[in-house]
Amino acid sequence: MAFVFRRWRVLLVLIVLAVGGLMNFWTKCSTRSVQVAGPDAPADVKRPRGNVTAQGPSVSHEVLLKRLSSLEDVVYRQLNGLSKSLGLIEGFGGGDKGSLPATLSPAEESDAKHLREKYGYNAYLSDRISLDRNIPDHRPNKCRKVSYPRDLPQISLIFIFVNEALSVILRSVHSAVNHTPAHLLKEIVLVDDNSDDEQLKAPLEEYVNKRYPGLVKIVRNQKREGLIRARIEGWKVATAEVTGFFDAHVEFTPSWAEPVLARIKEDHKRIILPSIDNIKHETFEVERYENSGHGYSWELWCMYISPPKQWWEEGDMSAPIRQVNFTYTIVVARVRYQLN
Ligand SMILES: [Mn+2]
Repeated sequence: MAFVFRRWRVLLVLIVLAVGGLMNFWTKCSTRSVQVAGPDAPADVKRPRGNVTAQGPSVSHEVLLKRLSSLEDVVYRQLNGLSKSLGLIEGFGGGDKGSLPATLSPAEESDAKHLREKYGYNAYLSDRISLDRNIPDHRPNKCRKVSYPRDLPQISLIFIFVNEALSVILRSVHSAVNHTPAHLLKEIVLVDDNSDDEQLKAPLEEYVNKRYPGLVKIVRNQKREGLIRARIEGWKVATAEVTGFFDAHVEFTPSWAEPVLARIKEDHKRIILPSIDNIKHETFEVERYENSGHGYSWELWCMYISPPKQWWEEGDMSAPIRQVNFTYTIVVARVRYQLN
């Protein structure tokens, strides 16, 4: 009985100490936020940038806040200044409703028409959609529950483009960085197969070098080589164990890389084609495509084909579909092993 009473007493003392500590912490925090924001700005309103005064008992705390504030400044300039100078949007915001903006002025309509004819998709709308937009995750439910080892081979992502809209290329790059685990993404290689568009020269180069220092390599073909030779040029500068080839008008979903790299780690002779949805060229809405095999019609048009009977019978929508060819322009292969 005495033992139980002693335990209760200890528990009570601990609770009093915890509540006291919490009160103390809360008081300090609320004092600090008033000091930082100043008398005219409530704590939840955006703080003035780079203008924090060091006062109060804890100097290291103030120094830390000051450093955070200047870091915030750098990040702010880096993130928004860079894209704004190109007329593009990063982070949240932008017309990402999966459809055209509600109303366009006649001048905007004519710009939209002009860009649509130039690029074959609604590049005017693309410029108004955030480079970091979130797209729906259409994976089968089971895919979300699978966990993968951290120790997977690294990948180099190679994007080929010719006169692609800058915002579309940059959204491919942003999306790749946002949705590929940093420790698995060795580099991004952009292969320009001899574009004429001036925006794809210095502006593209400056942007990626400042935005993703050391991550992006740009290869410029001196004459138009065509898709396959352009891919080989990109492969020559890629240094990761695994290489992925993509068009430069793609977006990635979370956890796209882990299953691909895990399958290649199991067997380095595998070539993987991830499941692909459709980005509609007029609205940029993402349309779900069913899992399917790929093949050719007798006229050699690429087409989706139903997975083999055995795949259906196993009833696992997350299982890979074995196929002998790739009609799409997206493959991931452990090329170095195959050639060495
Ligand atoms: Mn394509």
